[in-house]
Amino acid sequence: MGSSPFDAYITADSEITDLLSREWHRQTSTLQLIASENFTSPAVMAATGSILTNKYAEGYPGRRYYGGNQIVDEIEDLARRRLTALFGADHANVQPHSGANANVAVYQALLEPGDTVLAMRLDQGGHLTHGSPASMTSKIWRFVSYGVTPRSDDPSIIGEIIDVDNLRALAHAERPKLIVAGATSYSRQISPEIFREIADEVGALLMFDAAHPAGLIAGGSHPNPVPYADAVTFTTHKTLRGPRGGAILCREEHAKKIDSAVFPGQQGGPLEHSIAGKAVAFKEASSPAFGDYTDRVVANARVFAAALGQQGFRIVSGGTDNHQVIVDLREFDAELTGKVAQEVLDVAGITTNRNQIPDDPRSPFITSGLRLGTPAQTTAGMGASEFQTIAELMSRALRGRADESALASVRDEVAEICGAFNPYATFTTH
Ligand code: DSN
Repeated sequence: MGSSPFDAYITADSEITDLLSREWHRQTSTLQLIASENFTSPAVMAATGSILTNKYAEGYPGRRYYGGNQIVDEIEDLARRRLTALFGADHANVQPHSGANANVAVYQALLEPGDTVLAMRLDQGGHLTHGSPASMTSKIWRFVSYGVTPRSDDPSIIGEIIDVDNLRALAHAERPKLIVAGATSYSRQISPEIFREIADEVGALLMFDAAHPAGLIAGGSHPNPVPYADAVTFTTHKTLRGPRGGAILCREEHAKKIDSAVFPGQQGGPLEHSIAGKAVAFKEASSPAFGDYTDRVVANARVFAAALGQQGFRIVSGGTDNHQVIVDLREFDAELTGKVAQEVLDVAGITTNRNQIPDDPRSPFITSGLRLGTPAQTTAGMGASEFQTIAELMSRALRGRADESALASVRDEVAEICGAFNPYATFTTH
């Protein structure tokens, strides 16, 4: 088992060193197909693991509640400047610890308790913080949900896409204070323009949750919601390829309220080491090479969806416009659940996550679907021919799931491909 280049710094703790080494091996010898994951650059990791973890900095640059923040102020300012430039926004807040915190901060800033919000239902592709009964958001605000159109078996009609007519009708009937665009399990492009149009028809504010496509937007592969939305929230670790964390962009008129909702509204001391990592990632995402990367992420997802279709998997909405491929397993094998498929693929060295598909008859814990993504393995340099092979390997593993030797043989082939595409061996070249 190879050791990671970062182990040298923590050899004093052999238990953690060993665990990190094993995780390094897992990440680089198996396929990472979770749509919300990526391989960050060593530069992002170095900043995130830096001396800044020592510093308390409650407040914002120029208005801190602790001394010694002159340099930290420069770092956070740099991150904010890079982020506003990357997306062409008026104002950035880089302190949210996660995407969920970012979403709740925007709700807190723009809404009063009990206000109505129109957002996508979790089992249709939305996020927990879009008003799921399991989330505290549904206890504070009144969420009304929209979803996707029915599945279409007519190849000339794309089904399972956001039901814009229903969204518009709900907006007119419910008069929400805020409409939330954005999804967590949805493979089509979301038009910020249509959402703005509907929000304007009913006098609503618009928040665009760009957690998944943030990198695709930064790279120019997807439309930028910033000119249309009052606020745009996202995580920094998915397609954007930064450290784990969240961020908010907003119009100047909302800046003060949103900053106050993040701190002191929700969070205490910001994670300045993560903010430095975010700053590095924002710079990386502004390079032409990043646009080339995000174009390849989308192209690979299209090839992957088509190849999976050829293997007998039904692809939700019939294809993809982004980095995700949502697979309905029922036509491949009516007995196969998302839970079992995820577990079998894990044994075969293929890391995925089970996911409900629209109108899934199975529970969120069992599911009938898998959500796959191309960001991580595209970072590692994989292209069309590798994603075609991965589709074939997935099919072999799932069909041969009762046969240990079949799974072992897939795992060996996976390790061979991964050996040729180690992200940290080649990172600086793409
Ligand atoms: N992190 C999100 C995702 O995997 O898409 C869910 O919260």
